[in-house]
Amino acid sequence: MVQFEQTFENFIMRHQENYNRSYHFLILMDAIITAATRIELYYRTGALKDNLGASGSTNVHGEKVLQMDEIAHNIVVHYLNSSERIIQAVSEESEEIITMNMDGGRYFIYFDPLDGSSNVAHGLPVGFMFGIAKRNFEGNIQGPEDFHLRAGNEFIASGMFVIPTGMFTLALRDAGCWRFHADETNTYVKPTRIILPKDTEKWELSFNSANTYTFGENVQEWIRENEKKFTFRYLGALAGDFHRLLSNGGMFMYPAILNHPDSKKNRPQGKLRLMYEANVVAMMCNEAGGAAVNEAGDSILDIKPETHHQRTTLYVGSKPMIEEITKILKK
Ligand code: AFP
Repeated sequence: MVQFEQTFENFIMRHQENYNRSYHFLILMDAIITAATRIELYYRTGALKDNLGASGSTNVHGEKVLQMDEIAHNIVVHYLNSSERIIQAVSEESEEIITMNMDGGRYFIYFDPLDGSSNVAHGLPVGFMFGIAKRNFEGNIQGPEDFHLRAGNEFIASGMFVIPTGMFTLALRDAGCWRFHADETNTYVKPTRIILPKDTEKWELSFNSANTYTFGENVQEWIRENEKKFTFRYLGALAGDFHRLLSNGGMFMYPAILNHPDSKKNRPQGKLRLMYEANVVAMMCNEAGGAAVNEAGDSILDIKPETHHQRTTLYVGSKPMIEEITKILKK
């Protein structure tokens, strides 16, 4: 049966119209969608074309760069640059901030073009994640630009593509968290508003359980007392794990690693990157009625970044669970 669904383009144009916003954001979103579609195509044929292996170089975090990391990064940079709407971009795959259009640009973007590298060799789900902040405007006049290090609560949008599933989720500030699906023609359609379910029956717990013994005592105790109440799920790619969480509710966490037998492997600041992982999901969760905090129990969205590749600990999910864990963390 032929179905006629509203397209993403139509949805976003109407959103801009309803909120009296500019066409610039439409041009930026068009670039992001085009990039995601291209990444998805390369990823789907990755094994066939031998593109899923290592590239031979190492990134800013000391991790081996994969061919697909480079392909995805180059695709995103190309389309963002062509949009002429980006002032500066922060990519997981670039040590330096990428300057695009300092004078005419309107947005800052923070992205991880292919998050979840342990899944790549298997062609399993990965994410293209991004957060967007806006130039400093004073009325209609462009104000002096401060800098690119914006806190999550200054993002105007954040989103993620779960590649290669054809699922795209976008949060628009004060306008909700929305999911779209790629149809037969690779067009994103069917905007569906996401509200985290209140029904605790479906709630899931998601974290790397192999790390449990390395967590702080308070977190380990909470896990011992509570884990039996939940179904446990972990994919190892934040976009995929968070996609489930948005549908089912519960909590995803990446706590501080404090008690690793090899002390070099401790990560008191956490593993995930604040600007293009934690803030991205925190904003989506916030718009879906949830919350996100760090190990100190402070809101992720309030953290003022000091460096663009800064890491953070993360507890994100249904509000009652985040409130409960916050009490434990603040003890
Ligand atoms: P990689 O891209 O280095 O695999 O990191 C993915 C990620 O940042 C995030 O997507 C996962 O939730 C998390 O790390 C998985 O980390 P562990 O492999 O330590 O569980």
